Amino acid sequence: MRNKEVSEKLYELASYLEILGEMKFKINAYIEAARRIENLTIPIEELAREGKLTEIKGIGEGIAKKIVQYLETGKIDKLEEVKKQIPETLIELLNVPGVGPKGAYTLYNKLGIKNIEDLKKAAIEGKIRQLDGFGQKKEENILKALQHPKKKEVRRINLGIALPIAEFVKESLVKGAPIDKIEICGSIRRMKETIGDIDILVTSNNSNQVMDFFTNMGIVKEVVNKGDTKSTIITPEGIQIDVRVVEPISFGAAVQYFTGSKEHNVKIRELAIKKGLKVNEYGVFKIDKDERICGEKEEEVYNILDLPLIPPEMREDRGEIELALENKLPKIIDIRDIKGDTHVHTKYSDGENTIYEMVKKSIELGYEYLVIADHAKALGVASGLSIEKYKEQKKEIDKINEEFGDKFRIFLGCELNILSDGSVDFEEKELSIFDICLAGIHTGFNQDKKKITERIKKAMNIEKIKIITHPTGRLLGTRDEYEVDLDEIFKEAKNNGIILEINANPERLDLNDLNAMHGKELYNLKFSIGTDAHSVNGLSDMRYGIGVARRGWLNKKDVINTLSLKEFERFIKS
Ligand code: DGT
Ligand code: CA
Ligand code: CA
Repeated sequence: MRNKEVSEKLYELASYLEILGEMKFKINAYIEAARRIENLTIPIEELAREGKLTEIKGIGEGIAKKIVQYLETGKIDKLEEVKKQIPETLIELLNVPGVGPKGAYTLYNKLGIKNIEDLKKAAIEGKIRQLDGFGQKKEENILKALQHPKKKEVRRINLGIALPIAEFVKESLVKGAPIDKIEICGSIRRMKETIGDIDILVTSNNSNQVMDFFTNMGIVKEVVNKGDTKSTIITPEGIQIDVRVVEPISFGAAVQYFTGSKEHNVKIRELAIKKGLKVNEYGVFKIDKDERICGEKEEEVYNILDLPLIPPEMREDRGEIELALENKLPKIIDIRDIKGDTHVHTKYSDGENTIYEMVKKSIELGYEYLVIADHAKALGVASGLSIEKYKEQKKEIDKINEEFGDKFRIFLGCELNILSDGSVDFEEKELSIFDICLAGIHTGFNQDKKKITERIKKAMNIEKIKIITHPTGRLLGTRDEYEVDLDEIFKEAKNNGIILEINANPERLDLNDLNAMHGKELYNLKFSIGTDAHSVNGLSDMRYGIGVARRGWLNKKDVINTLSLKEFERFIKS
């Protein structure tokens, strides 16, 4: 897969153009394209071969041509041309805070500075302060940045750990402090799979009391900072939580600002400027008179820019603002659309609860059906079932189904193991007792890409298998995905009418948001969102799967377990 290579070339081109003072929108187009390719799960060379490059959002004819040229010749004419105009090392300077593209060009032109070393030397010698657009303060900052490079990569925390903690803090604040409005913002609100820190905004008529309460909560291991309107604490798990008190008239604007993403907000502000408006965390203002227009409610910030409120999960600058401007924002799936869970385990294999308990909880969640998919026999560690055991399970299921009548239906499923040769636990004819078969890889993660891909494809050709569970096998933060050619899997799924799972377990979230987006965009695939619950509590993980689906812009129609019981039954039989 040459995606990374191609995206780096485009970033490089953008950087050169930036230094040379090219028009902003042109540079942004390259950056946008680079970002999309970087996030693409499908090999770019394949899309190029099929002439499908322009189907990727953000890639127009011009950029597509350059990509093809690069893939074929290893060079891009345009890049070669700009490279002749400035030294390559100048790009290093763009990463120095306070320099920027214009600055880099000035430094090169006026002082002959070509790289970081030259820059440091010039700063120490006090030459930079004399340049137009620099000055003493800037020179000091540059030197400081060069002497104390920022630490890279902080540890990120799984959403599944951070969200419950954020909700606990929210509930505690509401109960224990004089809170009026409160919202969890940042990457948690966008349901990003991992988060850096927790951002909570509140309004209150007694800010000091809120700060006192927050910094004295039981979960506080360390108070990093306590102020009048903002405090930061660290929990025993090492998670940082910021609570900010803002003015009620600014609450909506602050929520918009602190929800992010940063990239989304940058675009929003650019759009505002075009309309003569300034958007910041305090509100929306007229640029010329500094007159406040709105900001109390979040949706006002969008509406004033002629946009509908964009769901937080979409705010990643993946084209959502452009679509919203055309009033073409998709109506993304909602957790209330879910009519049943497609993947749960019970005591029969390695689950903690009985079928009956899982059903009771499902009904509480408002579901109409449930697919019980206990592990099959090859998975010894999870007490996988023999066909005889499944037959026993079927008897119990039939009995419970009778009890509930039309109100609720349990389907007898199973989670088969895709073995190292692509076969599964049972012979094809033995699978006839099941209403639906799921299959996934649970062993042999280390095979090469071709083998694993072929293995899954083979399983997809077994008549009764309808769903491939956790298709990439990753465990967030602990195990990388196995090597698999997802594009091949997508194609095979398309050809065989196979459903790919979005595993909602927050340690998996597999497929992820971008996988889902591409599967839909390029192959119009359908997905199931299954919790893989091993207990009644696990059933509540559905919201994480919904988060992935919403971040992948899926509609209700793209997800099979939004079907009503009747429709789902028809689908299973098809
Ligand atoms: P995280 O915590 O790394 O998972 O990601 P976020 O998105 O929660 O980022 P965080 O906590 O640094 O900041 C929260 C939001 O505040 C962020 O999504 C957008 C906004 N924000 C923070 N810093 C900046 C900034 O320098 N510029 C802009 N435009 N927005 C910012
Ligand atoms: Ca954050
Ligand atoms: Ca933060």
